[in-house]
Amino acid sequence: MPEASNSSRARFITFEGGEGVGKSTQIKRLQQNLERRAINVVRTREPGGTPKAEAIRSFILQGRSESWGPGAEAVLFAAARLDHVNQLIAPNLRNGTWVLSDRFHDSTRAYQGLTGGVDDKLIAGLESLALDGNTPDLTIVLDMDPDAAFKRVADRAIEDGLALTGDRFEKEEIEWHKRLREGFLAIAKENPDRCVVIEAAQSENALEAAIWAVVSQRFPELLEGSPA
Ligand code: Z5A
Repeated sequence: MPEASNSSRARFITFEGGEGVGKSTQIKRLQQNLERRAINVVRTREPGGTPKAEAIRSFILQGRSESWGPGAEAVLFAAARLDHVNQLIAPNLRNGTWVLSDRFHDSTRAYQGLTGGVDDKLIAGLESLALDGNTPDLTIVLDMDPDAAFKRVADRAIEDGLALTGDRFEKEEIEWHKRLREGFLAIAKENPDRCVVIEAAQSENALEAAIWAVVSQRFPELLEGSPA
């Protein structure tokens, strides 16, 4: 079968950043914007996205692997990713469906590597094993001050009538979250062809427009046939 031309092939876009920066909100809006243009899209998340990866997600986020240390957790995230890539991401891309993932390999680099102190070589080895060439075409890094992002998460808990108990990572100290933010910015700087940093401390509508501007500029085929 002939390969899809570059402009018509399905794209893989990931969203990254700290907690509460608006990844889940914006990935849904991007999905809607793409579907309005008749693009087939699957939205997924990490850790998770397949039944086996979701089982690993529950295990980690309940804190059951915390005492094993960041190296072992990096291996667990990679095991979840391997299944996610093999069962969901790669098959969809092959079938012409765009894939949007709420977090992907940069989260392992930032959380377990740059913030958790896991050796670069281990992170790189796990990455090459789990991705098997399925590197994102575009990574949107939503960036904002962790104090402000935490306020959003706290407000969400109040709105939902929940106590702000937090999962395993949300319980870390604010200084840790500041290092995490620097980690994501460093990853973006090292990968300028793939990553775009967007200021996340703006309204949901303004952020949606900023993300669409980046996506449509990166993939101009999306605007083909659109009214001027
Ligand atoms: N992790 C890891 O360590 N290593 C890895 O390899 C991977 C993950 C893949 C998964 O958590 C955890 O796993 C994560 C990293 C670690 N650490 N934590 N925690 P998760 O998936 O449960 O959580 P998250 O990814 O951090 O998502 P989140 O906390 O839900 O945040 P978000 O998706 O970025 O934000 P949101 O849900 O869209 O918005 C948060 C609230 O703000 C909500 O009430 C919104 O209505 C509100 N919001 C959103 N946008 C705005 C704007 N623009 N203005 C005002 N308010 C807004």
